[in-house]
Amino acid sequence: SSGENTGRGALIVLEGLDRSGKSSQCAQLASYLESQGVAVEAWRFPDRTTAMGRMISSYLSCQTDLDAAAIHLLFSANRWEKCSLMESKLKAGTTLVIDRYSYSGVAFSVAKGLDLDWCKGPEAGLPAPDLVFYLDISAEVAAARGGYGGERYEKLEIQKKVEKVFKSLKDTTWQSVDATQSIDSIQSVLREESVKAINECQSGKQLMQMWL
Ligand code: 2DT
Ligand code: MG
Repeated sequence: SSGENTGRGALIVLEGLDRSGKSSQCAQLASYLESQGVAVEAWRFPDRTTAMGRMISSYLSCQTDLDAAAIHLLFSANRWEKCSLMESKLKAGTTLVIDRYSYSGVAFSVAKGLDLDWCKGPEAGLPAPDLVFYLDISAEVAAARGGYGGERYEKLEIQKKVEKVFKSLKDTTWQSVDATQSIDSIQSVLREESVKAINECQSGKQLMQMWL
């Protein structure tokens, strides 16, 4: 069946501060790709629907407290519990567009004072994204958009620290996108770059492992 799409799907991640526009951009990107005939699913981390996800959600809404190291490992485990499903979806040709991943995992924990290398440890070996969009906006501008809810990290002081760590995590898979542009301008960059990444994966680009 020459000409058939037999390659794998792409792992595309959106990262950024709260109120950077990640969730809307993810949803729009996934529906665009779907309209173009791409097999695609929109995911998000934390996945609050699992047992671990419910513990995380309770922590984020300040209903429970946990040591910084314990919640860090729980966020990581919440990705690991989805690892085999991620791999099988990608292998079967489905592209995953994911709202937050290991970079958020490290950025928020390091912002709280944990060691960078210790934080990266449990992420090592997860499927590595083919493409990471960092929706770049300063913590001040994001906060000025309003709409922080009452969750634990939705505070300017924390977001400022998180912003610094995010910027130290940039690697070759990252594309920074100015998140102060219009929704449509951002979306058109995301569409164009995603299509390229999807084509590369279809043509045999190997799936890598996170931080190994
Ligand atoms: P949402 O607002 O996107 O639901 O995120 N977080 C997220 C971490 O501290 N570690 C992680 O590994 C991930 C994925 C960022 C909920 C909050 O959880 C933080 C914001
Ligand atoms: Mg949030």
